[in-house]
Amino acid sequence: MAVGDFENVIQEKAKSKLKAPPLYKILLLNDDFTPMEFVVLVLQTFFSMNQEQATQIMLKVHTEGVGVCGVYPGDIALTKVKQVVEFSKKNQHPLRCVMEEN
Ligand code: NFA
Repeated sequence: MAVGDFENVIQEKAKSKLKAPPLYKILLLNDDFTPMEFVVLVLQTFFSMNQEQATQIMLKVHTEGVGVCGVYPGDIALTKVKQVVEFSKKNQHPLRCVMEEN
């Protein structure tokens, strides 16, 4: 192996260390059954929104069909999606929550 090859290996490592982790958008999807107040509660509980912010996002999802509730690294995004889905199921609401790479 030539000296240049080692330099390439070191260069590759340096690059991978500097690369920012991918971010994921968390989306809420509209449905006809989940009460508006429940969606507001979800946004306040899992996305640290106040009443005003939560109401604004809920109404966006209600009127446009979909809305972004936050952007997070993969592991955090996955945890939040699971929490929202579990909380919704527990309360017998069909609210859908998904993540999408930015
Ligand atoms: N569309 C639901 C209703 O009219 C409210 C809702 C908003 C549901 C946002 C899901 C997401 N009760």
